[in-house]
Amino acid sequence: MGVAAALANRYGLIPPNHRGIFDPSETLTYAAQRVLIPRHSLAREFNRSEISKFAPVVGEPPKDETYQRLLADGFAEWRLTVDGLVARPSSFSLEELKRFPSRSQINNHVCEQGWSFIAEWIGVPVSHILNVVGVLPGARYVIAFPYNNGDPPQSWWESIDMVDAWHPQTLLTYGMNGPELPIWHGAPVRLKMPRQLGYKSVKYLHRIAVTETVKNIGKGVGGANVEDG
Ligand SMILES: Nc1nc2c(c(=O)[nH]1)N[C@H]1C(S)=C(S)[C@@H](COP(=O)(O)O)O[C@H]1N2
Ligand SMILES: [Mo]
Repeated sequence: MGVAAALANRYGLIPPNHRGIFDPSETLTYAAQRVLIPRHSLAREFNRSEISKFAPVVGEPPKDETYQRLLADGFAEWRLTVDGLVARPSSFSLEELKRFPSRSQINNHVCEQGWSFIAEWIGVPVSHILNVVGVLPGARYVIAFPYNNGDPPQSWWESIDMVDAWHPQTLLTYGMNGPELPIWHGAPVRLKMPRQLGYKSVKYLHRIAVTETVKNIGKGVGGANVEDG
C-alpha cells in the first residue's frame, strides 16, 4: 500500500481526496497505467476483416420495469440524463445523440476474466457531451449509471476519471458491428473505452454524472466492481 500510494503521489496520478477509493492493488495498477501510458495515447484500432465472429456477453439485460417498457417501444422514450458538476444539466434522446458528431472505432474489448473480442463501435465521444453540457471547475470523475438488474436490484455503476472522459476513444456507443447496439451488448447506449478493461464499459446507461468525488456513491470506492472485490 505504501509503495502504491507513494507512486501515485509522486506522479500526481490519484487525486488528493482519493484516500481509499481503490484497494492497494487497484491503486498500483492505476498508478502504473498512468505512468506507462501517456494520457492521450490511443488504444490500437483494427481492420474490419479482424472483427471477431463471436462476441461473449457479461451480465443480462436489466429486468427493471422502466427498462422493459422503454425496450418495448424501441427506446423512443429513452433519455440519457447528464447532471452533476455541469453548467447545463441535460437529457438527450437516442435521436439527439445520433445527431451529434459520431466516431467509429474497431478495437479489442478485454475482460478482466481473460477473454477479448474485436468489434466495431459507433457513437458520440463523451468529450462532445461534456462540451455541450459544460464541465464546471472541480470536476474529477464521470460516473456511469445503468438500469438495474435482478431482485434485489444489483446496482452496477462505474467511475472514470477526466483523463479517460475527455479521451477521443471514450464513446457513448449506440452501434456495434452495425448501426444498432444489440440488447445483450447494452442497448440503447453503453460506454466504450478501449483503454480500460471491459467492466468500465457500462451497458444499459440511463444517467451520467460529473462529480468531484466518488465517496458518497455506493460504498464510496469508485465502482460496483471494486465494492464486490
Ligand atoms: N450494466 C452492465 N454493464 C456491464 C456489465 C454488466 O454486467 N452490466 N458487465 C461488464 C463487463 S465485466 C464486461 S467485460 C463488459 C462486457 O460487454 P459485452 O457483454 O458487450 O461483451 O460489459 C461491462 N458492462
Ligand atoms: Mo469484464
